[in-house]
Order: sequence, then structure tokens, then C-alpha cells
Amino acid sequence: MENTDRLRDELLARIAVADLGELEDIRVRALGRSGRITELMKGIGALPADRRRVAGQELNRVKDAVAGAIEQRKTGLEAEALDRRLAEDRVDVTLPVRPEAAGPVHPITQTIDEMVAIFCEMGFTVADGPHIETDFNNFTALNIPPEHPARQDHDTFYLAPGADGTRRVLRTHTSPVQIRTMMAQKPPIRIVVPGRTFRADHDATHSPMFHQIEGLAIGRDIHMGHLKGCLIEFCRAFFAVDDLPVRFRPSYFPFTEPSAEVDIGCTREGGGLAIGRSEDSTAADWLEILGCGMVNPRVLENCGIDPSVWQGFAFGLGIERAAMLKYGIPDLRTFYESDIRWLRHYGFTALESPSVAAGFAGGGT
Ligand code: 2U9
Repeated sequence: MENTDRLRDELLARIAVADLGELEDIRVRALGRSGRITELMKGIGALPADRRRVAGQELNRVKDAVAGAIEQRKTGLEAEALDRRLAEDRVDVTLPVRPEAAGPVHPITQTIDEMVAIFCEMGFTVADGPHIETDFNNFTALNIPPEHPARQDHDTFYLAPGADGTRRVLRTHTSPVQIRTMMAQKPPIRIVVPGRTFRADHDATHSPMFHQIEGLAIGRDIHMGHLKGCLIEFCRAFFAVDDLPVRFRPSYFPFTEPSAEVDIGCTREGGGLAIGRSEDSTAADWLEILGCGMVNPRVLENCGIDPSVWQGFAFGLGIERAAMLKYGIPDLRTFYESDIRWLRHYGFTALESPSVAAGFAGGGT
């Protein structure tokens, strides 16, 4: 009895100051297969019958006390270790971001963010949709029926026909998102749709994947005046030129009627090009930037909207082209080369999101 008490006290004293490694060592040496307590328990069988029961109970108590103390110490040490790690790893979220730790923003992203900021201030929201589209959403609903010449113009990527025999396409413009929105929502509608588009066209000025932003405003009394005001304001805000000349030239698109192309005033001097007009009127020229028009009543009908009640305007422009003009990027192909030196040169700081109030006249970082 005295022996077991001494053994227990000795072990509990060691356990009280052990670290996690020592604790395991103590456990193996006391309670393991050849541990001291285990060995004593094995010896019980050799005791006289009248002492076996008491000795067994006594040893079990010591065993439970030691195992319990090991477990308790282990839990305490683990909790202390966790507390220490949490204290060491604590992140001060109030610290300013280190500029070198924030990668540059790609000019495509920056340009989309700038355009979205302008249209959001005018009450538009952003809509999104899939890259793989039905033939109906990409063409038919937009008044581009099968055999319409515009289908050839679009250089469409077709996917293999599905089980139902219908062929899907990689969207050739973001317009199917407006179709989806009109089918799902009741007017009034005011959305812009930035995103990727795909056409089987690849040369110095065309990429098989490029970006567009399109807009759609549907209301009871929307007219050409709203279209002109919205797009003149957009061009002036985007290029940060307050008196930027903007002209609307009649054009044709199957999905709008009437349709127009929008040119902005520019100055061509000494082989260079500047957005806006200088004093020298001989250098004045126009640059096409947008397509637009009043939504064709047939398109509204195709989406279940009554054109005798609702009218709307729509527009579309290419993001890459706008970014090249605004930021002086000369070659379209460089947008997709993933060259970090190019991105450091033409990219933008990730720490400032574009806003109309801040103005976006500045160039890359
Ligand atoms: C719906 C109704 C009308 C979108 C429009 C244009 C004119 C246009 C081009 C500009 C350069 C595409 O990137 S680009 O090649 N787009 O000229 N897009 S009107 O009209 C719509 C869209 C959806 C339901």
C-alpha cells in the first residue's frame, strides 16, 4: 500500500511539471505494456488470495489517478499552446496594405470597373450570364433569324449538338444576358452587362475572346433623347474630357431600330492620336466608339414585353478598344500574354476602386 502511494505521488509530481513530450514518456513508462503500474498489476495474481482484491482495487485507483492527471495536464498544455499560437498569429486588420503585396489590376478589369461605376451612378445595375448560350438567346430572340447574314458576320463558335439536337454557341455578344433578363423580369429594367464574348476571328486587331459591355434601359416613355443623354455623359465621364464632342451617325443593327454608331472627337497630330479637340481644327477627326439604338419592338415581343407599352434603348462597346484608346495600349494581343512586366507597366493599383467622384483621368500605376 505504501509503495503504491509513493509511486502515485511520485508520478503525479512529475506529471504536474511535464511538457507534452515528457508526458507521453511518463505514460508509456507507467501505463504502457511494460510500464510500472502494468507490471504491478500483472503481479497481483501471485499474491495470497486474501490480499488480491484490496491490492487490485488499490492499483486501479492509482492507475486511474495517473491516467486522469496525464489527460488533464495534456489538455491544459494543448490549450496553452493554442493560445500562444493565436496570440502570435493575430492579424491586425487595421494595418494599411503593403502596396508591394497587392498585385496590379489588369487594364480590362480596371476599364470594366470604371464603366460600371459611371453607369451605376446613372441607376444601372450589373447583370451576368453564361458564356455558353442557346441559338435562340444569342440570335433568334435578337431578331437575327436562321440564314440572316448577321449570323455569318458573327464568326460563331458552335458546340456539338446536344441530345435534343439543338446546337449551343459560345455567345458572340453579351446581348443574350439582356434577353434572359427581359424574360425573367418585368420592366422597368436598367442593366449593364460586362463580360467575355467569343468569335472565330484571330489577327492583329481581333482576338477569339474579347470583352464587351452592353446596356439596356426599358421604361414606359424611354426615347432617343434618353439614349443620347446617357451615352454623351458616359463618353465624357469615361474619357474625362468635359467638352468631348460626341456625334450619332445612323447605322443598322437587327436588334435596334433606329440604330446609330457613336463617334467621339479626337485630334490626330504628328501620327499621334488624342481624345478630345485641340485648338487646331485641321487636326480634328472622329473616332467610332459605340453602337446603340432603340430596342427593336420585335425583340421586346420575343421576350414577352408589350412594345405598345414599353420602349427602351440599348448600346454596346468593346472593352479592349476603349482601354487601348484611353490608356495608350498599342497592341491588342498583349492583353492576353500574361506578361508581368506588361501588367506592371499598364496595370492599376488594387487599393483604389474606380469611382466617378475620384475621376479616372490618371494613367496606369
Ligand atoms: C437587346 C437589345 C439590343 C446592343 C447593341 C450594339 C448596338 C453594338 C458592338 C459595339 C462594338 C459590339 O463590341 S462590339 O463589336 N455593339 O454596336 N450593341 S446596340 O443591343 C441590344 C442588346 C440586347 C435585348
